[in-house]
Amino acid sequence: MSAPQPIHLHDYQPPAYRVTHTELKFDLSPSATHVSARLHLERHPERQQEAPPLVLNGEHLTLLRIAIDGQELEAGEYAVDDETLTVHAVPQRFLLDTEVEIDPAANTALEGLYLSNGMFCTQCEAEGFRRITYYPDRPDVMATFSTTVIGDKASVPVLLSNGNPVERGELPGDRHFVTWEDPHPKPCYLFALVAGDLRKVEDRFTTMSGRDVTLQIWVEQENLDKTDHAMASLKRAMTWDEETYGREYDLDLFMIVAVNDFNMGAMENKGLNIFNSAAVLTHPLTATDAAFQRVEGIVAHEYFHNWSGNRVTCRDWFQLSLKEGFTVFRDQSFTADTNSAPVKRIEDVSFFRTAQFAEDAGPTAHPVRPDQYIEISNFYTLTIYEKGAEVVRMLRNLLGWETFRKGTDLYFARFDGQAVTIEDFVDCMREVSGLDLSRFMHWYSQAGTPEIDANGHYDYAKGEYHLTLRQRTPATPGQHEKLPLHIPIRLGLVGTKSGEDLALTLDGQALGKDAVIHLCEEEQHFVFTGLSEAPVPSLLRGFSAPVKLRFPYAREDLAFLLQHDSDGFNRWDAGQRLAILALDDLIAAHRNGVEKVMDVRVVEAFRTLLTTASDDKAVLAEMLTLPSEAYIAEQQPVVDVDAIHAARTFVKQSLAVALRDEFMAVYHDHRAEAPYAPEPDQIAERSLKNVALSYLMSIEDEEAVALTQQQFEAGHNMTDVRTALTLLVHSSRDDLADPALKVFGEKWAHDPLVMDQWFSIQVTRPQPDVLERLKFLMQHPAFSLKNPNKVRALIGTFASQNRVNFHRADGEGYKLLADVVIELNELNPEIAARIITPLTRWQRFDEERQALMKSELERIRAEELSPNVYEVVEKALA
Ligand code: 0A1
Ligand code: ZN
Repeated sequence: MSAPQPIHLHDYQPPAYRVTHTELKFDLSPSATHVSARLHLERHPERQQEAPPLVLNGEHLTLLRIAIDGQELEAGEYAVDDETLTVHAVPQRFLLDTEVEIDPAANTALEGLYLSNGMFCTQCEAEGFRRITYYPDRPDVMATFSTTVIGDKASVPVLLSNGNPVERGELPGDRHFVTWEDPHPKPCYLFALVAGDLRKVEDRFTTMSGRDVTLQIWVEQENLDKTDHAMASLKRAMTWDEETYGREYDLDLFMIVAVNDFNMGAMENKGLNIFNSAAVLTHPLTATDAAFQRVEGIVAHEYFHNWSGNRVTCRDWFQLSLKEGFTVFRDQSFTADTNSAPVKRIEDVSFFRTAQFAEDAGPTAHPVRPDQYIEISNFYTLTIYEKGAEVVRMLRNLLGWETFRKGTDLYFARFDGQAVTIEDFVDCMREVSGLDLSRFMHWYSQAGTPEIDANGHYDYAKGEYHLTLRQRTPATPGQHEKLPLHIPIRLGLVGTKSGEDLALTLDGQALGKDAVIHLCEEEQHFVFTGLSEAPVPSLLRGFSAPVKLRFPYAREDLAFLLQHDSDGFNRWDAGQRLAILALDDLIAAHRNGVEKVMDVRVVEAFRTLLTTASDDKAVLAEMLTLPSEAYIAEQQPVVDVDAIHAARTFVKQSLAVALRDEFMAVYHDHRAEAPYAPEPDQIAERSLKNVALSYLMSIEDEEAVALTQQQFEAGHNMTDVRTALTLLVHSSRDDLADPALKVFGEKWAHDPLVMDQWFSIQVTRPQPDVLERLKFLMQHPAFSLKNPNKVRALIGTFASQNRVNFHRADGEGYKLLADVVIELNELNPEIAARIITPLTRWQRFDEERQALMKSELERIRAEELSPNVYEVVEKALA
């Protein structure tokens, strides 16, 4: 087998032929669906003279018929291979008719047309449409679509596609059809079809210009009671996009469908969003607060794509972050506006600094706009999505909201109906602001996390604060030289006497008390004048740029900021920094076999937090949460999973012992049991209460054990039940955990999304028997390697969240993951290439573990690999 070859951004060429209109007819049958396509094609205006051959993409298709302008083609007039259909000579403008047969029932990759629980559905982004019919499968070919779906009345009573239904009728043999028309030109990656035995929940929305839109959520019958929250979220998102970005919905119908087998969270197909059921279904008894919030965010994300992605799309897949980074920024802002803004930022940043920083430091590091790839589906990454969102956020920070909004208005107006590039977007921002953004563009082309070393001192005599910032981006694979970036640093100077933000004057200019300074050079010096007291600097407020910022804070400074910083995010971050310093000492103590001693400054800081009335309970819950093992690991030069686990457990238990009564009081004070609502105030109460309980359970306090059991048995809502069950399963009390797991597993055996949680709870437990338990659970009737949610719940959760056990010294954790990757490589390459990530991070560990991890990667490499897994493994071993 020849090695798959990368494709390069600099090789981009416009398509030789455009499709202006696409007519599709699907005759559905599980193992032999027939797809007839009539493409209205014309040669690209710039290539009139050449008469190039017509080359269409197509994979896993059996060609049954091909005709041009009604004339069947002879054998020598075209050629078919595994990936393409070539017609050697075609006119300037013509109709191409093809008919192919495909096998949805055999499609376990879940790309193209496949079956999920007996329901036909599609996933076409990025390159799935080529598994449906022969087509120029690239985002810069945009056509209007007319789609007829034919199927059995009994097994597929509901037949959906993009746009509006224009005709329906009966056919012989107990079959029926519906024809859909989508008037908005779109690339084929936004095509969708769903056919099955589905029920709908319906609502309406009137847009700002008075258009009446029907909203539908389609689900299997047993899930009809789980759609309220998604529907309410959708309406909130529609209103928000009108008010915030002036964007209005543009069809008469907007549909969401829930499917059980789905590779990702959801997909923004025009007018017919398809969702992983985990990203849309909620019920107080089956979904946690976190799940409710995730659903709201994903519903909004997919809806927002209607403008940032669908109306204005990407020229090529290198520009993926153009739609994804911008849309993530939009959904993050929506959630911040509708819930608690500081908590949203804390959650996003703590995830980002753990997972995206790790990606940026690993063998698959790539820029926000990659310049080459082998398999595009490997590039739906944290860098493209989350770092891409941070880059858009920086533009907002640099321009200010109002100018930024002028930029987005210009972008949508200028490029509506087009497939464009990241330069097109940034050019709009440059035009409306007059800012020179040339250095800013490096954010799109350079991989790796910039590191900023900050130093400062106060000159008492002059009343000046001198701040020096030095930036450096470490080398990443294939990119050794890095250029300085344009970095917005939001900051304040907090007076040590007053505890207040001081007025900032820089180069004679008054900047207020909270300002954004621009770091553009490798090193820059800033002098703040006119200060009346010594300050502690509060730097990178709100995480104003996706960088690692080091500043030699004393622990007292951090305790001070934790109390006084006016920026909620930086108050939280001061606490994290303080905890990390204490954890570093304890990790060293553990490694050296020295007795561990708890830093009293951390205890006192927590005491203050627990006993001072706080108006933002959600932020307080975040502040009481210790940095995760994964985040602590990110700070270590060589990751010692056991020392990290021991140190973190020690801190948690020490705090629980020292502040037992305070935690207990917090628990009791936040047990209000109003009927469940996924509202910010209630969510904050529950998270505060449950954080307190988790401290108390870390020392298996007798009263806490009883309260946990009560909380489990009371069964008020999944947030409380899941927390209680997790705390029992993660404790040493198997006498309580085993019966609770049994009760829960039997009660919810019929609900796949709850069973996912049942699996995850068990494989995150710290006890050493967990790997054996995992193997046992893989035989459970509710588990299937063919279902991505199950794979993520059991194997993904184990490998990414159970660090001590995945990294077991005997290498059995690695071996298990490699076995799964090898099996999935055939079934579902996309999921295989994702689930392998923890193994690719081998450079971060000690030599013994490195050797074990590498040998598993080599074992995988010896298989006949899909391009997806091949690309990741080659990079990991390079
Ligand atoms: N565009 C979707 C994500 C998505 C990407 C690929 C998929 O299948 C390979 C599915 C969904 C989003 O950003 O939500
Ligand atoms: Zn998206």
